[in-house]
Amino acid sequence: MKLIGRNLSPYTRRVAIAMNILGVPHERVYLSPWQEQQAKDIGAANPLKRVPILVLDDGETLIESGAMLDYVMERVGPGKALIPPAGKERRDCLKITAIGTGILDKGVAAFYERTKRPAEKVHQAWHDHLASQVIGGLAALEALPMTPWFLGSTMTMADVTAAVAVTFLSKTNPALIPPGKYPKLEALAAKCEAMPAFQSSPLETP
Ligand SMILES: N[C@@H](CCC(=O)N[C@@H](CS)C(=O)NCC(=O)O)C(=O)O
Repeated sequence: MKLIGRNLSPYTRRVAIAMNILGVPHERVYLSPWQEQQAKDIGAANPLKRVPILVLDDGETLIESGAMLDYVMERVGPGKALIPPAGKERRDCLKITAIGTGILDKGVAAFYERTKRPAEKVHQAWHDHLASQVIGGLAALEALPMTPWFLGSTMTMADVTAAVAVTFLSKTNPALIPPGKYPKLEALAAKCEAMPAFQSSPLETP
């Protein structure tokens, strides 16, 4: 399998880390939607011209990080999957993960607002709206019990996604995540980032 996308893409990174945790073999192809030729290659595999893209061994391509994780979890089976198979635990995991991906959606949009527009065209009110959504999501995650993970004794995609979001925001919009404001999330991210599965897909490279 080939996972297309850079680790600066938090959606790509959460898929890479999940596959690292589960020991699912894959190659990485570090393409950026912001480089002209690479964007063409991305567009050939995903009509939406974005990453991540997961190319399966038979050539089938998956888009949407959630769909990739669904495939990976099915492949490893319910005993190993990072999403509980059914019931309240599954719903809780999906809901907390949705807050994490929602933080990413808004955090990425805020990042684009600041970096993809000429400075005089940045719409501050829109950026602030996005920022308020990020802050709402962070506060909601921070308020949840972590014992030591969101769902208790087992690490799930809820933890992976939240940790990836914290690291992404710390790098791209540190004003939204001041040190000390979200101590539980900070501790979660620090614990996760120290794990080999995270360290082998660091945000910075490539
Ligand atoms: N919901 C999608 C989001 C994918 C996404 O927005 N990827 C960004 C990179 S982080 C991208 O490719 N952006 C380029 C663009 O939208 O033009 C997923 O979970 O895979």
